[in-house]
Amino acid sequence: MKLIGMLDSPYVRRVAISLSAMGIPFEHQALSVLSTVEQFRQINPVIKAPTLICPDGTVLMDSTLILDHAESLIPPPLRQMPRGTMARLRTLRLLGLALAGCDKAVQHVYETRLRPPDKQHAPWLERVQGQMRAAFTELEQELAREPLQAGKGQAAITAAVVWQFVQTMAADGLPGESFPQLHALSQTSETLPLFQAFPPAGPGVSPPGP
Ligand SMILES: N[C@@H](CCC(=O)N[C@@H](CS)C(=O)NCC(=O)O)C(=O)O
Repeated sequence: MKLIGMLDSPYVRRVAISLSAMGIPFEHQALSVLSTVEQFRQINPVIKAPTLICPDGTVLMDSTLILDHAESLIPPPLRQMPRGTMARLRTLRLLGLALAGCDKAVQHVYETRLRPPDKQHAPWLERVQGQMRAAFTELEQELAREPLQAGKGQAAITAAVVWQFVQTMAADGLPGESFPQLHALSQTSETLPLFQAFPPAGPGVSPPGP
């Protein structure tokens, strides 16, 4: 199978790290939805990263749907989603918060870096920032109640990937010291070989260079 997208997209990175944690071999093609858009369009006309090309040619998109498919390919001990109902419920809650915060961070990046300043809409930006702050505040509280172990399971992988992205690209109003659980999880995760194999470098969601 082939994973398409830049690793500075948190969605692409969570899929790359998760597939690796699951022991699923894949080829990675670092195409950007912005700077190599035509090449991307030929693979997936919807131009969404991540895109996964399955061995039978099926083209999947959306990180959560890709990972849902991946989980079905491997034996239970390798799966990154918990099996028990309550453990799964908690993971879904944490993923919802992390991914909603991530969606808002990406919207913030697009609004501030892709849209010309005179076309930016301050009330929208404020709303997005407020939603982002709310998602990470709730996530931080969840982790304070019950911390996650770095690199262990889908919630830990995704929360760490997302926090690294947010701190790099849209940290306004989200100082690391106010989110000690997320900060510590991210710091520890980034030292793991699993994370270091997929560094968040590249043009991905950033505007193409000059
Ligand atoms: N919910 C999706 C979000 C994916 C997403 O928005 N990816 C961005 C790159 S970070 C993208 O494809 N942007 C291009 C666009 O939306 O036109 C997922 O989990 O994969």
